[in-house]
Amino acid sequence: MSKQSGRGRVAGLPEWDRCAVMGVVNVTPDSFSDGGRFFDTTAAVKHGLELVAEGADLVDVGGESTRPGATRVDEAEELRRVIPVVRGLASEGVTVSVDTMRACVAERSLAAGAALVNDVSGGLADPAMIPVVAEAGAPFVVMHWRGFLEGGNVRGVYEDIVTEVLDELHARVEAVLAGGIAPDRIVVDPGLGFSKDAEHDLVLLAHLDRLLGLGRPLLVAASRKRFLGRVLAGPEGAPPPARERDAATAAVSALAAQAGAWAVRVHEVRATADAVRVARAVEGARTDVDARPATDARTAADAPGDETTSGPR
Ligand code: PMM
Repeated sequence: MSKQSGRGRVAGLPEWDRCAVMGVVNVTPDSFSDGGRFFDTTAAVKHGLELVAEGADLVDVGGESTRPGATRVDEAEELRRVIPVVRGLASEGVTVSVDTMRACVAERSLAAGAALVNDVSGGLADPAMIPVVAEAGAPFVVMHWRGFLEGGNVRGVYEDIVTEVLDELHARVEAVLAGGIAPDRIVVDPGLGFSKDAEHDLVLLAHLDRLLGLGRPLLVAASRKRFLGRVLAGPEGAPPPARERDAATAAVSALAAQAGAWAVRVHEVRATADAVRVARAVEGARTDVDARPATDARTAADAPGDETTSGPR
């Protein structure tokens, strides 16, 4: 599958000619990486608009922390947090995604202007989720999920992480299709950090081509996650705090974009917006050269570069 077709288009959403940038607004007091900062509606809407100004193509609004060990918020509280922010951003013309495992929150968010439902449980946490999304005709993110993480990073045992994630995601996609969500409205996501340790996450990132083989647009959400802390810490060191992992996040964004991901989900947008544009430019340059007849390509490679540049080219 070509990168372009792997990236795909999601019906019901705008089309981008590169990997899209999904900015995150967590309206929570306790999210893993930005908890408490945008808990109030006005601050959350303002932050979402800032993310768009920095280059976010869509904004993912969540009212419940999914970090390992988090206790669930009740439905009324999740609605209270999420709906005004979804409405506020949608009324400003922002393409809004709602990050929720609850059908009721998804339904009310769609009514308030959300364009996409992002369910980290892939429809498993709430049996009403798939019917609600199908009925609304909304696009749906199916993340790989092995259950709630109340006991920490539970059920993270795999013999072959890539094959198992692929098989389990495939099964969820089949369930979502059987539930009536249209094939061109399904996005898949490997669920980095969810019942996975740093090594699992890295192996999944090393095999994005196989995930793209599912034939669905792929969302990669690595932003500030623990595995980046582990990579940056090295074998002996202490991981840097979440907010010092943004450069590493942008590096993953470039890799994911180059691999053909449909979108990356990030807390800090600016660097990732640059990364996906650079990846697009490189992809365009490759396509241009590959499309030329062989003699032309050789001529292009032999042509002098910028004459003002000295030294080796
Ligand atoms: N991770 C988090 C929240 N929502 N949604 C998708 N589709 N994929 C993810 O990996 C994902 C998500 C947890 O991250 P945060 O609490 O730091 O935002």
